Amino acid sequence: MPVILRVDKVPQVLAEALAHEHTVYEYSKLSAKALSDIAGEIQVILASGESTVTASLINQLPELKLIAVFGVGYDGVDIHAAFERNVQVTNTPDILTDDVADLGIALMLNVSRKINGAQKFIERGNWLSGSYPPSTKVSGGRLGIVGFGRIGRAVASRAKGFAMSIACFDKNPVDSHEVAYYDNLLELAKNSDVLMVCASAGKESHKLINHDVLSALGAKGILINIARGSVVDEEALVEAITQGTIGGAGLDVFANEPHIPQALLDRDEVVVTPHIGSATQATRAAMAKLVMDNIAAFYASQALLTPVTSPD
Ligand code: 8YV
Repeated sequence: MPVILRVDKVPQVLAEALAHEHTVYEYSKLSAKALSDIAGEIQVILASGESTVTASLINQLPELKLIAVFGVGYDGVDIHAAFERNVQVTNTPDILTDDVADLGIALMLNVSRKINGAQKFIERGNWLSGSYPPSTKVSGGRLGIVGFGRIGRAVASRAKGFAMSIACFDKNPVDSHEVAYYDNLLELAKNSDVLMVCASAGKESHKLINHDVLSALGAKGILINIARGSVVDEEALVEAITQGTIGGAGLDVFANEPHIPQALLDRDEVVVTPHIGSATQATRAAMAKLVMDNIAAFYASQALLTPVTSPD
């Protein structure tokens, strides 16, 4: 049976389906000796969007031909090392775009309208003795989108429904009569009520949202991150939240998942979710199917369905 090395958690259905026709080894359960014993049999690595696949692991597997990522982001995969070895990489783009954008909007509404805080207000019995303080209006506000790829665009199309004025920052100029393009992130932050991070992770975007960007966003500004924790300087974010130099944050991703700075918890102005952007049943099933189809295409020597074609 073909041998797959699974380097991370994937949904049970995917793990079980693959196990029918393949021998699947779990990387975390293998000793160095056990890995080196089977290294020559492994043609496929199965990873998730959060996985790290280092050059050292890639180069330890002489027969490796495919890294199949269950997720759109493959920033944890050393793509240069893979491409140098002619190892193909696949991901799961498009099918999760709607869900991630939906969550971005949900976080924006939740933080602005302080829905979690309002719920806790009721649960603590505080409604019996007063009303919850007014929150921040979303409709008609200014939304700045950082990274105008598939997910950024899907966020923009949803935000139109809230009559927001929409602007974006991207490494490539965006030519649109509906979305204003900024080539300067600080200027975008200064001119946004909500700054939503949708950029893919990588060297260029590492800690892109830093102290200066957060200061430019200002004391009423709200930061939403549905991209990757690495795109935000988390220490600067904690400082901005605790000192009140930004108004609030909605965060689905963190620098060191599953660990979250304590200072971000238990605050009405911060809403956190555990990296659930693509985690609806329908989308996770579609992602699992796409991963299986890519692996099947590889073993059948057919064209891969969703190959990653360039390192960016
Ligand atoms: C998933 C993701 O959480 O697509 C991505 O890049 O981060 C998410 O969809 C992840 O891949 C599942 O572990």
